[in-house]
Amino acid sequence: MSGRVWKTIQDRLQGGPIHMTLLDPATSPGPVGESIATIAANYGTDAIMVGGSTDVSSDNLDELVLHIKEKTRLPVIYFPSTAGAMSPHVDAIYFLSVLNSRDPRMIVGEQARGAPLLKALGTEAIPMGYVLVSPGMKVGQVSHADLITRDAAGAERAANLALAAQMFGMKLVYLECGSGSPEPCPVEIVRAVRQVLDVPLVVGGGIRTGAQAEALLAAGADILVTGTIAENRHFDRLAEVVKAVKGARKA
Ligand code: 1GP
Repeated sequence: MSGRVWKTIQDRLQGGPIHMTLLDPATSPGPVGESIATIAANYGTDAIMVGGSTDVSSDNLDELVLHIKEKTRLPVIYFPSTAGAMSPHVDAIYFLSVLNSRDPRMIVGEQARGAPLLKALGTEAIPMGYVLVSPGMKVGQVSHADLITRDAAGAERAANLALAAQMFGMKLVYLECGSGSPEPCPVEIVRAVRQVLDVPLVVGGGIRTGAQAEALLAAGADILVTGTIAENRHFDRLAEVVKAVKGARKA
């Protein structure tokens, strides 16, 4: 049904922040991803995102999605990097535009290429403004991003891009430092974006500890995304982060 996942996200956000676990079909293929998703679900993650910057194919994506759906009832949301891969079994797709890319292909080109298939499949598309913050890691490179700098000028630029996303009608804004980033997004940037933004704010990249999660939540993040700690089976860390998110929810 159209809009079902977005409705679920909105309903969950009524109670406070939520957590999503990102799995890459190239590094956590079918059965591996399934076991990680099952553990993450038991810890209380709210949704599974699937995607990666390179080496995602329709085959490995579809296999991972089907495995996850066999074992959990969580929404499975595709987090694409190009229009080159798709699974008909995802519950929704983040229909994202890399707002600070230098390449029009990453802002609207891949999106136009993928739109007809999404329409044909009837996949729920959740429009999202994606803003890449230094160091950006692999996604920063493949997206040809003009990265947000980790300073006051960067915070102002991120806030302006986020506000533009909201004015375009995008339902979410995602501040991304890149998977495997040594540090999460600076809280000052999260705070600056939060100050101008009314739609939910997603923050991801480099989140490894409960303390980092707490700081990002206090700065105004609504959805925290972690991938590496789960994929590397640092489940104690995953538990810490999910606990921080749950702790910030209303009683
Ligand atoms: C990447 O923000 C996500 O898109 C997750 O990053 O792998 O560093 O948790 P990590």
